[in-house]
Order: sequence, then structure tokens, then C-alpha cells
Amino acid sequence: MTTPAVTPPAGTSALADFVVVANRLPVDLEKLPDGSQRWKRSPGGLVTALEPMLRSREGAWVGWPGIPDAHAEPFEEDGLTLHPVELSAQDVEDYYEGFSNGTLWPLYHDVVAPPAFHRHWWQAYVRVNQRFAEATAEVAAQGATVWVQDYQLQLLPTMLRELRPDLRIGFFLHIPFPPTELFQQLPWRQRIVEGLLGADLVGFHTPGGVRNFRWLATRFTDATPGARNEVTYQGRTVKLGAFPISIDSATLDTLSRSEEVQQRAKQIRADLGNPDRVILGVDRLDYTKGIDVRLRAFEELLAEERSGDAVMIQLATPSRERVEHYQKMRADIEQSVGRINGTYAQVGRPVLHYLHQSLPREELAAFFAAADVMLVTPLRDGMNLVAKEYVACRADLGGVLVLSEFAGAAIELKDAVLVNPHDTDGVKDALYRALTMPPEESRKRMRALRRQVLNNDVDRWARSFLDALGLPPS
Ligand code: ADQ
Repeated sequence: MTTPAVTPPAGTSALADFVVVANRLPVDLEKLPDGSQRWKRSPGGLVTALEPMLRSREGAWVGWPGIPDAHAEPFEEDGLTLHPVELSAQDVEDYYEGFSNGTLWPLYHDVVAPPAFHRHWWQAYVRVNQRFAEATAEVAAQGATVWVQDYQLQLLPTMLRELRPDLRIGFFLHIPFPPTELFQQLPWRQRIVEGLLGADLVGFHTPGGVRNFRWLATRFTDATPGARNEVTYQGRTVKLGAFPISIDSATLDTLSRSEEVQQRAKQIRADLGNPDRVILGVDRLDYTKGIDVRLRAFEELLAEERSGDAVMIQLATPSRERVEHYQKMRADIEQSVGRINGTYAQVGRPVLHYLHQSLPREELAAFFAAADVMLVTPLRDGMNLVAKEYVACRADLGGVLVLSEFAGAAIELKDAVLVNPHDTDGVKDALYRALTMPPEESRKRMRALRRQVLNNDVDRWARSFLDALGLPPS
């Protein structure tokens, strides 16, 4: 097998043995008013989990810096090389907002919104995946391990293998893999499945994702079933596996126990007027998260005068604000918030507080610590890290987690109060049950939840994926 000779790209000193490829870099490029550019860190769970591994191996991260039509050179920072991939405004519109977020996102979330199928979006998806594959091929050393992340880059494994057959390639999908009947709606279904089969290991959050993909691979390509959780494709074994992602549990646990966070939690409750019960929702503002579901349940409890002295807070991070569906959903939610307060609030005593803001980690931890009931009600969610973060912040064993059965997290967090978000009466009853749960029961549940979340953190997730891919610890 011949492989093209590879030399380090300009601005970097060496090729990398371990490369992460994701739509976004772990840093954002910012354009300043004077026209200059600077990098800003954008910490997230994935970055936290992978950064130490990447740095200790002098690894590389390939991704888009977050603004269109911006050129940036690769640069090294503390043992990690960052390789920006440039996207034009048209690429962002068609590949990112279009095919990724207008086609794949709703299709993979059980079509809770109708997916749109446009050929020019698909063409942009192919074009941009090819660009990422070429960028990755340029930075990976001979025989390197490459870990591709998420639904924006499903064609990349095969494209990369064509350029660099020497690489070991893993792929992880962060969102649900849909039921086979829904996936089959996709006009380019075969190309996507073939794209993923270029990997040596394809990972999902749940065993359901593995089953669905395995069936589709054998139905739409010439892949044949191998041993359990394997298929044979073009003479290679492709491993499939369920790897439920998690959070940096210990760090969040420590942060939430700190004096500052505990004081801030008390202050939040005081600012709310020290109600008997505080109910919390924390989400990216997305139609899959079921924010409307929980507002309806709370509104009905208020109407039935069963909510007692409870106040609800909904924190929503701004998200995908240029996409029309998101604009409409935001308007609907804000209208509901206005209606609920208009009907049930008193002057100086809103029953519902809504913040369309992204908060710092410490502040978020304080909200988790202050909440008696955490409502996590997505219609569909790959995992849902918020549920795990809440649990990590409750060393006091206080609080009740109400969790949708349709979040990947429900498989592990069995001691939550599980609900079907499509059943408004069910969500309402679960909320009432959580508000009135005897402390012995809630403490018992929280203890079991904490055992799960603290034992299975994001390091363990990354390690188990990379072990299955065959990358030895550094
Ligand atoms: P997301 O859809 O973004 O992730 P989630 O897993 O809940 O969903 O993660 C959201 C993150 O944003 C959490 O860490 C949360 O704390 C943070 N966040 C939310 N609201 C915030 C606010 N107002 N201020 C600050 N931070 C806020 C996708 C998939 C998920 C999957 C993850 C990881 O959709 O199903 O769990 O990837 O694989």
C-alpha cells in the first residue's frame, strides 16, 4: 500500500500522531472593530476531556474557527496544534445551517421538526467534508490515529481513508442515530452510511444507535454482519459500539461544594423571595429540548393550584439564531413566559424567570445547587449533559431530577423520575411528584444517581472509545 509523503504544514513543526477533527475548533476567532483578529477559548466538555490527551501526545485539532470568510494560519499552543479550516459565508449557509442543522439535526431527532432536503445543501456538505478530509490528511503523521466528531462530518472517514489509507480512524456521533425508517427518508442515505464505514470504529451514545446503523449498513451497502457489534466492509472490520458520553464530574463536584458557589446558591433563592420550591430548566435554546413541554406542565399546575409556593427558572443559551425555525421557537417560548407571568405573577414576584443568556460555569453550578427540581424534558437528545451536571452539583443529596425517557442519559440515570415528554399529564404529575417527594426518597435516588455520574466521567468515556479504537494510553 503506498501512502503520499506528508510534511508538516506551514506554521507547525511536526505532524501529529493523534488528531481530533470537529466542526468547531476549541477556540473561536474574533474579529475586532479595527479589523484585526484574535483567538478566544471556548471551553466545552469535549475540549476538557481531550485536551490533556492531545497535549501529552503533541496532538492536533482540525476545525472551523467559527466565523465565515476568515483566514487563519495553523498555530501551536502548549503542545496542541490548531488547524483552522476556512468556510465561506455560502458554506456556512448551506453546509452548516442548511444540511447539518436543517436536514440532519431534525431527521436524527426523530423528525420533531420537518427536515428539509435540498440538493445544493447536500453538495455543500460533500464539498466541506472533502475540505476537512484534505486538511486532516495534511496534518496526520504516518499511521496516526484520527478521531472524527459528530454529524457535520459523516462523510469524512471514507474521504480520509481514500487520501490516507495508513490512518486509524474513529468516528463518534454526539446526537441520536435515528430509527431506520426515518433515516431512509434521506435521499443520500447510502452515501452517509458509506461515509461512516470508512472508520475503523463508529461510536454512538446508545446500543439503539448501534443496532440501527448496523442494520442500515448491511441493507444499503455491501457490508456483511460480522461478530456482534462488527461489520465487514471492503475487506476491513468496522467495529460499532455504544459509548455514553459524560462530564468532568469531579471538577464540577468540587466547584459546587465551594463556599462561593454555595453562597451564590443561597443568594439566588433569596433573590427569588425564598420560595418553598425552585424548579430549574437549563438548555441550549433548541426545539428538541422540550422547553415548551415543561412550561405547559408548570402552567397547568399553576392553573390547578397544585404548584404550592414554587418558582421556576428557565436558562436558555442562545443558539443557531440565524435559522428561521429557531427564531420562531424563541418567539413562542417568550410568548408563553409572558402569558404565564401575566396570569399568575404578582408585582415583584414573577412565577417564572427566563434568561436568554449563556452563564459562566460557577454561576450555572450555583443555579444547580439552588434548584429543588431539575426539569430535563427533551423530545429527543443524544445524551443530555445538563442532567449529569445537576447530579454532580448535588453533594448535599438534595434535589430531584425529572428526566425524559427520550434522552440518552435515561439509560444510565434510572433513579431519576422518568417521563414521556409527549404526555403533558405525565410530565405534570412527575413535576408534582418531584415537588412533593419525601426527602428520604429523593436522597436515596440522588445517592444512586451520583454514584453513576461520579464513577463514569468524560475521561472514562474518551478512554473507553480510544481503547476500542486501539490507541494505547500515552
Ligand atoms: P447539546 O445539544 O448542546 O449537546 P447538552 O448535552 O445538554 O446538549 O449540553 C449542553 C451544554 O451547554 C451543557 O454543558 C450545559 O451546561 C451548557 N449550557 C446550557 N445552557 C447554558 C447556559 N444558559 N449557560 C451556560 N451553559 C449552558 C450535544 C447533544 C447532546 C450530547 C452532547 C455531548 O445534543 O445530546 O449530550 O452533544 O455529546
